[in-house]
Amino acid sequence: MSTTWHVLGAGSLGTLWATRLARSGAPVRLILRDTARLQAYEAAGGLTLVEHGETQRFAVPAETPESIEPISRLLVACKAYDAEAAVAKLAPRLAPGTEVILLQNGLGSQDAVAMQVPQARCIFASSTEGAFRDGDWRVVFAGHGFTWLGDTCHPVAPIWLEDLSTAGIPHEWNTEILTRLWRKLALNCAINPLTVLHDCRNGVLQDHHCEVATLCSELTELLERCGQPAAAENLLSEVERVIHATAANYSSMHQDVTSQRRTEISYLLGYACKVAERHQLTLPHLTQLQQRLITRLHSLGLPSD
Ligand code: NAD
Ligand code: KPL
Repeated sequence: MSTTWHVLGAGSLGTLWATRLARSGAPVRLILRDTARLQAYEAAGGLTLVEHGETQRFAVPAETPESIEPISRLLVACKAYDAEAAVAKLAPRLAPGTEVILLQNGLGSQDAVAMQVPQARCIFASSTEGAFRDGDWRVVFAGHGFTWLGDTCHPVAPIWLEDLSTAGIPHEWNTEILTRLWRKLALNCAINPLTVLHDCRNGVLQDHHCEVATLCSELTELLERCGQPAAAENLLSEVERVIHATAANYSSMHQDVTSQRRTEISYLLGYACKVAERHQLTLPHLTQLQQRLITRLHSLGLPSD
């Protein structure tokens, strides 16, 4: 009998993973926030995945964190700001050697989770797949992409990557996962806050070349100082390439702000500024960007952490 995938969080990415795993025959259980959410889920009759215009429903079984069944493999699919508390609640159910896969964007939440569950093997992931919710328990698979996974403490790939291949989840084991997460964080810091401040699609940043270039130069300095030279390589040209390739899109942070949702600022720009301070590195434009973003979030009635 193969190991059950416990999926914490039935949002966009959690549903995208849970439905594809369930479709391939892997055992999956959802962990929902509380009894009220569990009852609502059961009344809906399962998770719905919309892919290429086709709708499929999967009656993936679900439970609350209070369930007593031990967890051997946990996919954490909540936002970065919820991950530490959510996993802490499950810690008593995690046996030694349990694997915890962390799908959160940015940096900071992964270490906070690892501290909560020292008995577990924590695997970090970085994904370019895109999904959004168009209703309760319904997710649209919007952007096909790729997921890189890695373990900063142990280079050997886990055997269950086969489950991902069977489920059609494009992925690769990456022994330099921190480099990939730092690179993504730098891209997000150079693009996302500016799209909020200028209230624009990514492509409009082509008109703000100097501002983008200045930020990239400070981000490059930061990456080099914290031992990530590979993540710093040609950062500006990569940022310009992404701005061009995603010109018609709104960044994820812009989408969060437009929908009045809390952003992951503390795990992106906030994390970069905190690490710079720890290294006694003065990065005036990045710091000013953080201040401007915090002011904007406050003016919109949104949290700035
Ligand atoms: P989401 O808000 O759609 O889903 C998160 C889910 O977690 C919600 O349903 C929420 O209720 C649930 N949750 C929160 N705390 C919980 C708890 N204690 N117990 C049970 N459930 C809990 O978020 P998302 O878009 O799926 O993003 C998850 C992470 O993946 C983020 O860090 C995001 O940046 C990253 N990411 C998302 C996408 C995407 O396309 N959506 C792409 C790449 C990376
Ligand atoms: O990842 C992104 C996001 O919107 O979060 C891109 C498209 C790279 C912009 O930073």
